[in-house]
Amino acid sequence: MQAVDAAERFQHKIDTEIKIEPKDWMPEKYRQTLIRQISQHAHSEIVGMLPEANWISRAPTLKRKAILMAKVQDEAGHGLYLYSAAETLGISRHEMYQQLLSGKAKYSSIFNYPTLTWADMGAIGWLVDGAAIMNQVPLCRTSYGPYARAMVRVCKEESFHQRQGFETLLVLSQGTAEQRAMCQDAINRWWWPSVMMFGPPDDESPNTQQSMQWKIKRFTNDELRQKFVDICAEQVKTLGMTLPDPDLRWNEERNHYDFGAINWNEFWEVLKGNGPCNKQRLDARNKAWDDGAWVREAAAAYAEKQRSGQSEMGSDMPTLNEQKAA
Ligand code: FAQ
Repeated sequence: MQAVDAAERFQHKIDTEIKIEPKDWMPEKYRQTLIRQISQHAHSEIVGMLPEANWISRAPTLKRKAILMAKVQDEAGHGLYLYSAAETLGISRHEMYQQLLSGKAKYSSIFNYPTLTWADMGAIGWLVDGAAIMNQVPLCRTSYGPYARAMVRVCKEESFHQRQGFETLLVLSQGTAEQRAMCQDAINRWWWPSVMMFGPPDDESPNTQQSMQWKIKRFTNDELRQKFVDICAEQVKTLGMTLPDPDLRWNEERNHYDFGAINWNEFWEVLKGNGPCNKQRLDARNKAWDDGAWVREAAAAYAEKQRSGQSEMGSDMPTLNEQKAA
């Protein structure tokens, strides 16, 4: 009887737009769904640093380098807020991270594609961050309080990222024939993987229906994908470039752009670990974890020293406890 009351109260809060907070009662499946989504989101931010980090040392100017470094650092920050939000649901950061490193946890399919030219930095900002914002602005209103609040700042930063990406492409699109070709080539390669980022079509999305009922998701995968296509189909005109889709055309009746068939086989293969860079990405994260072992050991040793009251200033110095007692 009590569980029924709790479940009703929970759904009533959701229905009346009251945020669910960490200490509130929640169905176990709600908690698990959030841990899955938030941790995958955090992993995406952390793995997502790699394709762009690849170009920091080769950015064409000091200004571009500074912007790119700041963007990559922002993504690290997003990962950290998101791991913190997930920790409020009772899972440790260590456990989540081990799930990433072992290949058990998913992260966004998009980060398994290579960054071949400088124009890819523009295409990632415009299309990948653009798709990320389309999906994440509604997450600022997601039903779980810590996730919703984390997303507010993330979205402000993503919005800057999107604009800097578009501006990078705009400069290339006004450059030499070679630069224009590089710009078009990057758009061609990043377009379809960006369209896939929104997840499987609604009729093949096992989680959407329940997540909509719990207001974790506010829009379905296909709804967000359509909004994204509609916006990009207009923006690409400003660049004087095209999207690589011969079936893209405005549909008066639907008041939306129609677009061509998505290669879902490619999407599921990338999720299975068979994308062009899956192995490279996980190897890089595992190497960073192994290389960072000494930092974790030093931090743990320092914390232990503090806990046991030993001074770090040398054995002839009074310990903290001795200082306190004096
Ligand atoms: N990649 O039933 P659904 C960024 C999985 S952040 C890999 O529809 P759901 C910032 C899904 O997890 C980008 N896996 O699932 C940045 C599920 O697997 P599971 C990340 C995918 O959760 C920019 C299965 O397929 N953003 O880009 C993908 O209801 C530039 C069935 O799917 C977020 O994570 C995919 N694309 O909807 C950083 C946003 N799509 O666990 C650096 C938060 C689906 O059941 C540089 N997440 N799957 O086995 C969400 O909004 C949702 O989780 C969706 C998927 C919409 C991604």
